[in-house]
Amino acid sequence: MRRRAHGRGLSRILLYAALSLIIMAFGWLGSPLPGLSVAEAQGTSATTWQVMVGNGSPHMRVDGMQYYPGVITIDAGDTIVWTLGGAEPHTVTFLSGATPPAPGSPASEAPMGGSVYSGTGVFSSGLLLPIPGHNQYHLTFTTPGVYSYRCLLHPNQQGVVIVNPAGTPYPATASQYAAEGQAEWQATLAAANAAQAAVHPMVTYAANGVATLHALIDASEPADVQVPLNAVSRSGAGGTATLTPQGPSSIATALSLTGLAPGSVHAVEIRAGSCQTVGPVVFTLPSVTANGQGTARSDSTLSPVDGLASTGWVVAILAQGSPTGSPPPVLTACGTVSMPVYALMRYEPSPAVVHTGDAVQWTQLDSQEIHTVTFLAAGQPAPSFPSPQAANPAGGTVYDGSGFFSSGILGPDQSYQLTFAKPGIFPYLCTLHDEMGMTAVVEVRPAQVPLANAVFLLAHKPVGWYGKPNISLQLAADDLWTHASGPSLFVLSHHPVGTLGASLVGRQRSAALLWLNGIPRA
Ligand SMILES: [Cu+2]
Repeated sequence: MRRRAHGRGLSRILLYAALSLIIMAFGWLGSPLPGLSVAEAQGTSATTWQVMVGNGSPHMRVDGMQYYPGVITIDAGDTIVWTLGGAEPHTVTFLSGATPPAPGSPASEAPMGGSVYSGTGVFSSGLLLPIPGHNQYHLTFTTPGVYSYRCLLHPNQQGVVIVNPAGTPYPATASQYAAEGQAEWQATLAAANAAQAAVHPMVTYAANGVATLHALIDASEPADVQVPLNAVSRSGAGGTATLTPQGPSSIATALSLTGLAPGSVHAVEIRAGSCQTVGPVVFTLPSVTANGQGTARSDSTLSPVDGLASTGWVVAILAQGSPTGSPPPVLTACGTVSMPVYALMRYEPSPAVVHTGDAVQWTQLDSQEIHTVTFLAAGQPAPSFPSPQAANPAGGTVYDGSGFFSSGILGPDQSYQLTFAKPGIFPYLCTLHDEMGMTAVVEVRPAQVPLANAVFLLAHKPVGWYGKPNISLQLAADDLWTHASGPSLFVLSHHPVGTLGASLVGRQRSAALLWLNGIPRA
């Protein structure tokens, strides 16, 4: 699977992570946020709405980095209360078109702007932390409009508040929004589970028989986002927009439309908001011209500062002749962008089973997170981030079961490799997320077993190669991946769950070495 967003804003994420943990370590310095809305102050009726900021699965395995629901429509005078839902810190920040505060600046972490938002200026919750009293943000909206907001820690985490004039009937009730938020969270969770299921740790062998187990940290987001485009006002048009992130600030877009009037020309925009209430233009795409059959295709590349928004964008196909840009457009078709954004706070596989002399190489897959692989010395407490000990590499490349070894901070697609010199069971952890259950184990078994001493199990599903040197064979997930050198001919078989089985197939058994390496199912 192609991976997304290499190296995106790593230093920025690092700084935010560091700052957030400093605050966690030394206590919150801000003052309590006032919760009184304008309407309450004026004694008029107004509604208070709830939005969840992030969410976590049981045992904090998956952290959803979105707002739930991502889009909410309220009336002027209403208040929204955002509440942190998981263990990961986030912010709720309305930039009103301003550049995000400089990474690490006090502005990026402190509350800004007060409690009443009229559509201009920077308003921010500051860091919301999983600590009672510091996990909520209240903001009252006075002015109709479509307002995007985002998290200053996780650039893809975006949401939208649509404010209608006071007295406008609400399109949904509080319980409907709660259900919508739940459904969006379940979709995030399902995507994270699918990403975890798609992780295939493999073992590769050097010519000398030394094995490297390729372990994985966290998971990548889906490679692309499909946006179904639906007809507006019975236009009969429809199609799909595919948005494919290609790096930290590049998105390839592919549009495919049918049902247009032959020869018609349509402007295409990505806007904030919903298909019911489209807001400001985020990007202008090349316009499309329908052919004689009423179909159109178009490819282009966008360069967003903050990557692809998790929610709060729509792909708008404008009617021929519709005003573009600022005025409200007339739409022919429209689709809602929805991208699951998550962190998978786990290592795969655990235990990572290798043999003495073999190596484990971990690769960090998440474009929005940083992690470490850290082995503590006997009796050593886990260093707390962002101390240098928690953040910097330590030890060396060969681990004999003692001493302090750490990868240091691993950003997107960065790797760490350790060779294991002695048998044993060695726990390790992430210095940032160990309290979210981000711990695992390397199990080092005695070295390669010479054939004469090996105990063979009968193959359940023998897969044999005969008489071919230098065989490489890749099996399915949870099977073994082996590379046998030399004239011996064998392949390790599919093994039963939780145990290591092997079978030898061939004619030159006396010349073969059997390497027992396995990836037990979780
Ligand atoms: Cu971590």
